[in-house]
Amino acid sequence: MSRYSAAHWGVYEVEANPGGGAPHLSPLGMDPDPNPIGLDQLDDSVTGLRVARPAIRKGWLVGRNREGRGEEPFIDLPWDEALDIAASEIERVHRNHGNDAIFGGSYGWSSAGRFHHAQSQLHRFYNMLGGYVRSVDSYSLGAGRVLMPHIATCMDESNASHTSWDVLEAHCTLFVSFGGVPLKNTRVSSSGAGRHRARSGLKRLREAGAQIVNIGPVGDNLGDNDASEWIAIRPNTDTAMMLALAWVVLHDPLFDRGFLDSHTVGFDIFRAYLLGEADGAPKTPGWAAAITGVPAARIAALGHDLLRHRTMLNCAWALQRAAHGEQPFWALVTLAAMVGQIGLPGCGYGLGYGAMNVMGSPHPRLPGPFLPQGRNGVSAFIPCARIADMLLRAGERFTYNGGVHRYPDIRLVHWAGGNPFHHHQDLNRLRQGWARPDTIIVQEQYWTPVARQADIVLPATLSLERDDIGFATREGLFVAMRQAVPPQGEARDDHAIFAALSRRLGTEQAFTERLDTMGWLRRLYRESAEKIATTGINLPEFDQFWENGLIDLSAHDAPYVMHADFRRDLRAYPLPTPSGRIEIFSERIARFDLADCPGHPVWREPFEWLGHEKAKVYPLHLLSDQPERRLHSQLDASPYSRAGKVAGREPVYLNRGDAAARGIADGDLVELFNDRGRCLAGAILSDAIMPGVARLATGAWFDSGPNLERHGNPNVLTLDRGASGLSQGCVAQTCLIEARRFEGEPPRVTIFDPPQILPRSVSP
Ligand SMILES: Nc1nc2c(c(=O)[nH]1)N[C@H]1C(S)=C(S)[C@@H](COP(=O)(O)OP(=O)(O)OC[C@H]3O[C@@H](n4cnc5c(=O)[nH]c(N)nc54)[C@H](O)[C@@H]3O)O[C@H]1N2
Ligand SMILES: Nc1nc2c(c(=O)[nH]1)N[C@H]1C(S)=C(S)[C@@H](COP(=O)(O)OP(=O)(O)OC[C@H]3O[C@@H](n4cnc5c(=O)[nH]c(N)nc54)[C@H](O)[C@@H]3O)O[C@H]1N2
Ligand SMILES: [Mo]
Repeated sequence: MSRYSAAHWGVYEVEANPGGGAPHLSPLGMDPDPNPIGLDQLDDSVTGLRVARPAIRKGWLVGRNREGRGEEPFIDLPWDEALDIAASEIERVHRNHGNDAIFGGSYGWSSAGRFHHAQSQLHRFYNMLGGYVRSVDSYSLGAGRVLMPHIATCMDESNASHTSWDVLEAHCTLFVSFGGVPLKNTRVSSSGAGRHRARSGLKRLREAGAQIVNIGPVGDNLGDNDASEWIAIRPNTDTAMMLALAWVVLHDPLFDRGFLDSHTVGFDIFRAYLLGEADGAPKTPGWAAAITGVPAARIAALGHDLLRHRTMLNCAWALQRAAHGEQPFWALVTLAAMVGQIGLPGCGYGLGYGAMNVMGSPHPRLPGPFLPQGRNGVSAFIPCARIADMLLRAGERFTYNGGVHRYPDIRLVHWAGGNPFHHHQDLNRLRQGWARPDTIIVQEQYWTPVARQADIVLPATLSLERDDIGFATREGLFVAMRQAVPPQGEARDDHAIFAALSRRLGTEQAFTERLDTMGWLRRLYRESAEKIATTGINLPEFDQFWENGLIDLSAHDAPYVMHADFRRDLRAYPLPTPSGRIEIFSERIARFDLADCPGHPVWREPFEWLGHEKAKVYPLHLLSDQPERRLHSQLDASPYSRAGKVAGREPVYLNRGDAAARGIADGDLVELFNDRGRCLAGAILSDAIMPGVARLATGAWFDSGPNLERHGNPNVLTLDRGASGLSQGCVAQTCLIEARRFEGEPPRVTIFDPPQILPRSVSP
């Protein structure tokens, strides 16, 4: 009997170790391009960092102080005592301050298993208690999620309906991608990648003769696709290039308004802007060249080509993780609408072919199992990347998607399955906010930076230590994730932790519905199978699925063309926008009356960029992209992740010329800095990164010393500001820095040393 485990990184086969000891993990046999990230899940390097027992920070335990957060040692406690303390603290805040003083956003990429999904468990737990302050949208798609429903279709729909790679191979002759299709990113999918398909998708596209163009600051962004052309562009200026391409299309004799007239609204208002009637600046290739650094002639030639091919225009999500991040998505959709091929096979637009494995999937789209979360009685919320603002500015106003809201006053933060000291920008600022609440509870598997910044730490199991069901939209698999190893130390399932807390708070029956884990798995599976049966696909009985380990849905694969129905029959398949069409001008957004996000796509200068005054002091634009050898900060201590480090730190890619000008050699320890912070990194010199740009992936565990982060975490440098008054999305990619060689004795990275834990006996 085979056993399987699904993770966001991929699905793995689990073989028991006949000699005892940890089982062996290997990639799923049917995966053509397996992802090595997950193979080290049981390696000593990571298991050595597990949280073994519940722990409470000394000063909080002794005197409920807030001051020593992140600095004081922890004290070991037995489960019952830790749960009593946590429950009475939740009860105190609930009673004295109300549930809108409890922040349960708990953003993050926890388990791929659908039942033990930590956020879902946490949200359900607090809903049974009256609710919690939630967070909306994502760090991934802050601007995109808010914008897209106004102008075309929501992001969940878009992600699940990209034109499949087989159709691209058969029809597309020109694939233009802003931000490339970085294969490293396509190795994951939320809730579990199955068969990794982007590498072969790109390869087949190239072999079929398509011309592939990568527009971005980074040149090696198309995997092994060496035949592709690289157009280097200054970071955060893509909208200007898209506008100029639109200007060229508008003036091309082949330009045809047919699709614009039938399937879009507001083109003429945008046209006036393109022509400069509104602001005196026609958006010509010459205009864009001055902003983007891309030669005007290349923009003009590419613009004409768009109409002479079957063209797919794609954009990486990174482009919207920036100041005015709505604009590149809106401009791209507008440009594709002007080219007129949206809804035709292999043509139109894509938002994130390089962001995750799911994009371009041929597998059927089915409703998977999910844990019902109940109703949240608290209306207060934040856009997820406004967490530091919330903690620092209780009671102040913010705008979001046309409304005006206030930041709640938070007394208790409870996090399960996420790492804000990974994901948030300007971590030095987050720390100031993090010092404010009375109490911070974290459920974690490892002594991560966020666990170390908590007051109460409750140890959670790994997926491999519990029973669960793996399922991800359009990944073509149901995975029976049967427990492979016993829990390490005293770790408990997040569900069991919340069940124990709810027992103490009088909500146990509502929370558990008297089901144990297997009872829940059977129920969630059955509910999903019933919905799936309405599509004509019949799943086996639960016991058979559990025994077999895997359900492969690939027999139901079919080619997919995004927006094909909409193109064919607008009346029967309108888009969910106010007009039912693509909105090049959105009256609704215009009515929000936001200077930083008006009613149609526009070029607005980023808060900081290479064309900014500030570039005289900080002349490098820092890109902090997704790490090749990890998912975010997960498994950073593993051999696979550590093998990618340089001088023991996260590598920073620098252009050779920039490095030479600063006396930096390959392998040197460098210091990256700006007004917000300072970190160390190991230099890799490269020709695949344009001058003036530095690239430091996210995810090195935050290792903060006095005024210096020692490990290469870019989020001590990044800017913590909303993308616009519309979305308030994360702007991680809008960041200027300077770099210099680090002189002197390099400080040791200490974050992989287990934290100091005192026995119970030392505290009163
Ligand atoms: N500078 C910069 N910053 C960025 C980005 C960027 O591009 N640049 N990208 C952003 C993006 S797109 C994202 S999605 C975020 C990601 O941010 P996060 O999702 O917060 O990052 P992860 O490291 O995946 O954190 C997940 C945590 O959950 C824990 N965990 C996993 N499974 C379980 C479980 O079953 N139970 C419990 N209790 N814990 C569990 C893991 O140990 C880990 O610490 O980062 C954002 N931050
Ligand atoms: N291995 C691995 N894969 C992952 C993740 C991970 O942590 N590890 N995280 C996953 C998650 S949660 C998400 S949201 C997705 C994110 O997917 P993306 O946001 O698309 O990923 P990034 O790596 O941040 O950026 C993609 C590329 O965009 C380019 N880029 C950045 N800024 C600009 C710009 O201004 N202009 C242009 N033209 N290009 C630019 C960079 O060169 C970068 O290589 O990735 C997912 N995939
Ligand atoms: Mo993300």
